Amino acid sequence: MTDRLTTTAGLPDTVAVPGYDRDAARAGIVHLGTGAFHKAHQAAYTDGAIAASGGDWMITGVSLRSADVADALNPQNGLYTLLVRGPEGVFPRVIGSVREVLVAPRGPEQVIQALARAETRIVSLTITEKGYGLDPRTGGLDREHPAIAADLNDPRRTASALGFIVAGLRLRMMKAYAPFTVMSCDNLPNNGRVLRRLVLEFAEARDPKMVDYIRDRVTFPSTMVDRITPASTEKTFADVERLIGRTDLAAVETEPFTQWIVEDDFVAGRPDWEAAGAVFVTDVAPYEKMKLRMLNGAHSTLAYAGYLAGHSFVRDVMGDADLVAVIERHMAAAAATLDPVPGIDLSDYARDLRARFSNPAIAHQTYQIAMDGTQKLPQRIVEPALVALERGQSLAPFAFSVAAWMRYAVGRRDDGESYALRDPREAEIRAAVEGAGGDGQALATALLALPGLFPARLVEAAGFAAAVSRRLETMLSQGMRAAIAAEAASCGG
Ligand code: CS2
Repeated sequence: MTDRLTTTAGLPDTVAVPGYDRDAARAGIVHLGTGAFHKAHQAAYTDGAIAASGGDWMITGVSLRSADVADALNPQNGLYTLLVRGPEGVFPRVIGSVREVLVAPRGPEQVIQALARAETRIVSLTITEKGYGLDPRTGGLDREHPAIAADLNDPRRTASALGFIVAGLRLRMMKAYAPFTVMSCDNLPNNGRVLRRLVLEFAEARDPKMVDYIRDRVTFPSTMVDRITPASTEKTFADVERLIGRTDLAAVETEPFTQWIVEDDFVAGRPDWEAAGAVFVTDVAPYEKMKLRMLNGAHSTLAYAGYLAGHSFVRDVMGDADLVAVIERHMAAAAATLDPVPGIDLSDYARDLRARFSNPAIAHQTYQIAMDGTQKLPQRIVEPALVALERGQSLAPFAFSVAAWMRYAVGRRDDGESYALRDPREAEIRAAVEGAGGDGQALATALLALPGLFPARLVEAAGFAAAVSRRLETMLSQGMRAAIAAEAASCGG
């Protein structure tokens, strides 16, 4: 083992390092959910912004559950290597913008104090879709969400992201400090507006005197975030050690492409993120829809179908001509549901996505993308399907995606081996699968009836349920490979 990465002094010249004095800059951001994606995206933009324009914008990270990230990063003074892997090679860059990571379950008070510090001006989040406590049936707060229910039932406790935000704002109000901006960086449409609604509902239930303060003084900009970031593996750590000559237990790897589109609505300033390539706009929605429907919709489709067809990684999927034909059709169908996106040609965007998915240097597991399907399908598949329905376009591509998810929900591969579903609604899904007892049509009917997932307008649309169940039956009786081949033949691939 080489020495641990704790300083950038003495690193080889080939390693990019933070070009600023980390000790001089103070923390201005508290980030909830410091995982691989944040480390490859917002933290990298912030590193670039501080290097370009300075400012007290160092990040205090928070892990809401596991201590792993904190235990890897804190002994390294917050430093970690971002390994950018592209077809042209591998480039290590040490990121300096994270000061430290707090672990909420170990010290919730410490997290609240960080949120309430005068210098905290932005609170950002990457807590994944399921972290928000959004009830798909109502579009409001899910009071049965485990962390939220626990917070609401016990006023002495704070465990959910919403709980921390409200508790932090409450202390600020008491101290007469200015509020902070709350910025969601998760793959949800209108993520700022949704988060605002949920925070207000949570405050109303837990601490009603906070409601006016939040409504009048806190902003919630929406953002579109994009960078493919697979989970780190032994190879990530080994490659980093070889390239930088130190042991880095917090290293992450990512692709060269990165995009960040942000609504410019910050109540207490922000870093110069545009210096690092972020784009500020007044309306993020067109970009969010494009990304969720074309990138993420294609991702989910290829993850379910690809995983079951035996492809471990997205790049393997891109070597399967039949599945590529299905994915190309999917992207075109998703693009047809969009209104024009300023400055973007959607066929160029689709072409770039194919190249990104094919990146031979990135080992992005289909199984990783397949998790949390019930949280992802609504914005990735169902919303564009509803638009396609309104516009009189074919629903077949979306029926294939839904059938592939249902086949995946069975939890057993074509060779009989089982796998964990990893979905917060796993119990309901399992009950539906058991109830159907292998009958494709019964399974499609049961899963289409899961509360809040597939709106009646779609389920009752002419031919949609039949198109789903026909495909699911083929997947179950003939196997996923045969189903993909049949689908490709039907789309001329
Ligand atoms: C993926 C995303 O895991 C998933 O569901 O679709 O994480 C995807 O890689 C990112 O959104 C890319 O920006």
